[in-house]
Amino acid sequence: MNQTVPASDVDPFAPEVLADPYPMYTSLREAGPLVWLERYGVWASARYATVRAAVLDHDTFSSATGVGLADLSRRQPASDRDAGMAGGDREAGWRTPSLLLEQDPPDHTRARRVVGSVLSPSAVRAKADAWAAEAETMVRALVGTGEFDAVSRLAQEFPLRLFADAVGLPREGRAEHLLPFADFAFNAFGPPNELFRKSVSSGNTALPWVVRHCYPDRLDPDGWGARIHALALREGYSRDEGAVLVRSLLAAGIDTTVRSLGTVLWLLATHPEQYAELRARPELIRPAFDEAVRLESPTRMFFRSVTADTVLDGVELPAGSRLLLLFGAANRDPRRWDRPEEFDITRRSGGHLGFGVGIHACVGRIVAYLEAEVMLRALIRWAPVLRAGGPPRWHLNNTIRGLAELPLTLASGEETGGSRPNGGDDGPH
Ligand code: OVM
Repeated sequence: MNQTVPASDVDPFAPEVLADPYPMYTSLREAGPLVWLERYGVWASARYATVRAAVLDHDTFSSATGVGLADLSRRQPASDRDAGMAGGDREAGWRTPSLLLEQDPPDHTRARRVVGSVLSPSAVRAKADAWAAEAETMVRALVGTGEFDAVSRLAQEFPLRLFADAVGLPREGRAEHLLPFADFAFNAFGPPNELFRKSVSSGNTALPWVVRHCYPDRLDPDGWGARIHALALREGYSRDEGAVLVRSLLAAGIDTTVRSLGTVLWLLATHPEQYAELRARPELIRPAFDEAVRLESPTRMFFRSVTADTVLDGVELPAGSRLLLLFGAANRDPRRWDRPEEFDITRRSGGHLGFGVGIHACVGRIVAYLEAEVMLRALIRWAPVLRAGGPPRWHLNNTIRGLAELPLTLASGEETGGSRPNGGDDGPH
């Protein structure tokens, strides 16, 4: 190739980068629209326009070899991949490429039709009243009880209770299996580093439970999981393929929302003036959640593979190369955003790439919006004061960004009044 393109030896999956990815995002963004990552032999883009253009051109930038670092079409023989969820090889379930995330049209279109119909706006809206009531109960139980961990007591509770109920999972076993499974699944998009190895054993322990609960005999017949099976059958999918589609809900629907709800809580608690604004203008609830997803982008990256020699932003990319799309970096690109590092619930953050864009845009985003909506609505009603105590702890994962722990106090306002001690409990800014 007859071009000089910037190269970098950064490791986007190094622990210190995962803990604070923003300096690396800035240096890659400033180096050029595309940067060659020497360590992994892949291209990367950290710029909004480039990431967006690549995602929208799904013919050239394919998902069908997987959206992690590893090229699934090379790693395993086809027969192995097909075995996946089937028969005796159920244990290898996670290895089966997703029928949704890791496919191109027309296969992707068919899977998307199934999952998109099950998670339709009307199906999700039907949950609104019940979820709002549950949110109020959860929040009221925490108001005035002193400091608690908002990740385990709030952020995890919404997906683990409301979403998993809607899918139709039994209550027992959820928390101990779904969380390690999702953590493992998202680590597996990265390299086989220390983080990945650490999550393998707990992920593998959780796997049989998760795979078993993707089948109709374990799913509530009135839930979203059973609906997926019914529609999948109509689309000509086998029972095992129906289970792989249910697995997508469990892999993609838990950790993503745990982290995004934790993030919005942290940002609101550390920006009291914006929380006050939200209380005054509840119509900002959804924009506030979008802004949190823009700023801290829980799904920080996915890969694509190049199907034919192409030129992207002036850079020649040969067929077969892999491209890392850094959504979290694009969402802070100063070419696209004013004051990109600032949390501002009144900004128009609608075009952010935190849920992706195009045919693979998050199919469950309206579920996430509803969880955020009911949580924040209950909070502004019952807890006029949010106070972050001490610094939060970040959870490290190769793909997902979010908090592991957030010390938080919810107060009704009256009991704190003017007598609130103001030393040492302001949280980080
Ligand atoms: C899937 C899927 C989709 C999005 C994220 C994800 C583990 C999985 O379809 O299986 O993360």
